[in-house]
Amino acid sequence: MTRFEEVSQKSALHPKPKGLTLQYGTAGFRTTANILDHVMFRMGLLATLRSKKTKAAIGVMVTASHNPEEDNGVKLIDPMGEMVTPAWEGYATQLANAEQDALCTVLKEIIKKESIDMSQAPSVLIGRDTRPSSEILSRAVLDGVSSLEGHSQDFGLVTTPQLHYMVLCRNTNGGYGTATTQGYYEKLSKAFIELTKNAAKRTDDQKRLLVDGANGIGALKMREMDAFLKSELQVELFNDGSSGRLNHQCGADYVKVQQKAPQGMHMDPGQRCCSFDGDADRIVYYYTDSAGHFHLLDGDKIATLISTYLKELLTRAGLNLQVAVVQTAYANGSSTQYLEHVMKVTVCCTKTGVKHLHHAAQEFDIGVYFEANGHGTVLFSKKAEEQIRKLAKDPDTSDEKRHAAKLLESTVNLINQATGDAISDMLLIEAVLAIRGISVQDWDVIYTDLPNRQLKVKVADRRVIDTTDAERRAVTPAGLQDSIDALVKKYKQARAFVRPSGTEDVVRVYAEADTQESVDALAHQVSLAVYRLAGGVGDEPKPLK
Ligand code: G16
Repeated sequence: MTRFEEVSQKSALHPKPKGLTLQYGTAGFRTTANILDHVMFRMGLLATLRSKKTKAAIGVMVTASHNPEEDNGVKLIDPMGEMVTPAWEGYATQLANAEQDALCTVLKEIIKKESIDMSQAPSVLIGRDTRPSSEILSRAVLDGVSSLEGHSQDFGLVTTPQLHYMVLCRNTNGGYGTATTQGYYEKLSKAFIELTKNAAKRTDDQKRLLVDGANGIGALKMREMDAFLKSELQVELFNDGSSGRLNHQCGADYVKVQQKAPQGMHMDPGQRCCSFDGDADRIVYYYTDSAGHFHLLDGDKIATLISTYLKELLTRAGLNLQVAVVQTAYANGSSTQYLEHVMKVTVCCTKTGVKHLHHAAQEFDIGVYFEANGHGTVLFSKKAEEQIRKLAKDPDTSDEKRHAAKLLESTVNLINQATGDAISDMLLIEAVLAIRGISVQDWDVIYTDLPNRQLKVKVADRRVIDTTDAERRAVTPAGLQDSIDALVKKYKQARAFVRPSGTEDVVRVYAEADTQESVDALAHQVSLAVYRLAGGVGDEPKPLK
């Protein structure tokens, strides 16, 4: 039997529902788990081809991240730990949508177009989240890899960023770290302890942090990490998966969108808290004040805290490296204003999706990228890393400069540069707060967010909305952008945009304005415009109470 006959035979065990078409979205395929088996098998095939093409290990993560528990999905990871390159997203869509009898033809076309040497030995690293459907779906990926005679390593239950880390470690021959969860915990905890040594007066109270694990993989992995942190961080875990449903009324997405604390979290006024999302690649912080008001510190506030800290250290070290911040259209206007005009850092805006932010951040010496939803990290260019490491061990420089460089070096080691990582980001934020000796309240008042609101509108086909200008303006359907412009004009400091989600079957609406009342009215009116002009289904959106 030829290799392709074998693929064809095995793929029949993972049949594609006839006529079903899916699109590779913001972070891979994502839909209800029970129609994804064939997609997983085929992504096993594609990852094997990608590995042969790049002559490197490729990652396949089975997760639907922030989506409800009954959904699932898959993220493909390229050799340096970043999201798979856009050209291959197209192949992914073609493969996922090929009918059974056309599958091998599509495979052969990809092999030809990419001039893939099929004798090259491939390697695919696989991980999965805690969804009930993830185990069986990851077996379908493994089947896909083996039918092309690929070598696979199944890491089982890991966070998405842990799998990105494994891929990067493997492809740098251990240069980035050891490709095991133990290696990950050791690397991060060592850097964290190294950094927090510089905040010797930290009290036990300051070391205490409440973590909402979204009832997902992040909770499991945080528990494993605990022993490595040697009580330098005392985490109290909530929504640890022992009873509640994944992402249900908890997790980073819920907290960010609803602007309220997750269920099941027992927080005292002023207590520092954070939430991970379902695969632990996002994080948001929050607290309630003595009057019971909820305060959210989202990805924008995280980017501000980290970039301020980095700029201060660079100045103290006397290193002339450019720090830039990459945001998306969801970034609160106040954060952009603060970064550009007070901190004087370069700010750029990309489309939603870490794949876009990551590439933009690579253009700078130090690129800090965060989506407002808490997905982000910091990328250090080779030049930046070399200068920092050299200065940290330079005997001829002043103690002050060397000390600052050492802090920067530990910071580089603590950050997961492969992708946004809730655990790594959390440790970095905790270290920065400790070193700077500031509380979550001090951090919060750096700038004040403009009141904002995010809503979802269900339409028959969300692809009718096409956008431009980093998703800030709608090109189609006709008349929609004009309606949004007219509505925005009615409010002070207002801004609004709409875009089709790439992870859920909805259109997202974002608005901000000078008061909560105004922004709620604006967001509702924009939702109505979407409903009327873009083919809304179900009941008309109702005003917010
Ligand atoms: C994914 C992406 C994020 C994006 C989010 C929402 O997050 O990795 O970059 O912000 O989806 O995307 P959309 O608005 O298109 O649905 P996650 O955490 O769900 O993988």
